[in-house]
Amino acid sequence: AWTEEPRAHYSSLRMNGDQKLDAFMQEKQNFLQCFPAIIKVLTDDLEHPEIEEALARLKQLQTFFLVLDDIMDSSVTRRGQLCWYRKPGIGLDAINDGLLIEMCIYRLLKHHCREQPYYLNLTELFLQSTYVTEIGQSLDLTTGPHDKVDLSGFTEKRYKTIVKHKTSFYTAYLPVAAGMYMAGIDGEREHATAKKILLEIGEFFQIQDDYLDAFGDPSVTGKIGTDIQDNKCSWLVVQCLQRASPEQRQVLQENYGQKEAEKVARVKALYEELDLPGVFSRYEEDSYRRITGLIGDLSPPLPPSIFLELAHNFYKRKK
Ligand code: DMA
Ligand code: MG
Ligand code: MG
Ligand code: MG
Repeated sequence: AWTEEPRAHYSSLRMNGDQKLDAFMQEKQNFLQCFPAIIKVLTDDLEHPEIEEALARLKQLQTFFLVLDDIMDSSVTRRGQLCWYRKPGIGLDAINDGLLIEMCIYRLLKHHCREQPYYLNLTELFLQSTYVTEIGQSLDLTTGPHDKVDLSGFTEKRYKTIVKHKTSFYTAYLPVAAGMYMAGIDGEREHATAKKILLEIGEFFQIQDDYLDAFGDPSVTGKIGTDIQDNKCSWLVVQCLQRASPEQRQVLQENYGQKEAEKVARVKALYEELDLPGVFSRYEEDSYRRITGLIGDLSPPLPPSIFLELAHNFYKRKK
């Protein structure tokens, strides 16, 4: 939405918390207003009335990576509702729904942008983002297999590789790069500069996501954490291993990657013992300072406000 209304974003840096919330609510409202039109473009296939049933299902549209991610992560809730695959009568049919939502990206791009000079760049950007994310999801899954807990695999280096691919690219680089292409900024140098900052912002975002998985309030985040049960290479487990005594490492070995509630609670207690919430808030401050420093070095035509805005939105988020 910000590509349509850049002014709202430029001015928001001068807003206080309440005003920012209002602006966010306004954007959400704008999106909800456009949503029926988006659905109409995707489901008004008058030439093929025989597929009406499938199109009707599409009207319950959700983002495709998350529909599929929730199946792979055996998650329970998303955005305050049951995950799509957990809804009665859906189950693994959600895989096809996820793929169908993915194709909607390209149908929308074609519908709205086919005549534009940036059409090819946008299409390739979405294709590349999907590839990079899927590579990241693959590493995320294989680093934390279902059948064995190998703590030695949970390194900082591996963590960064997973996150760069599975999250940063599509969460932070993709939306800004899309706006850049639409604004006619297609130079390799500008994109490389933007990418450098955005991948940092994206890493910051996923570290928060991992922190909130264990320490967030599900009634605020809208999702119940599963990283401990799922044997994930989470930021928390990486930090825990860097600080654990041999005895504490043994506790982790015995309790990580299993679904029993007592074991999950034991891991969280260990995280508290090692003051990982404190480690996280120090990391949050440092990272924010580093990111604003990088943004300060930007040169035209890239407006620092776009990047600052993103960083502001993520910093200290609770969901
Ligand atoms: C996020 O990983 C990455 C993608 C591609 C959805 P995650 O499983 O930690 O996300 P969430 O916590 O939202 O399930
Ligand atoms: Mg998940
Ligand atoms: Mg996942
Ligand atoms: Mg998560």
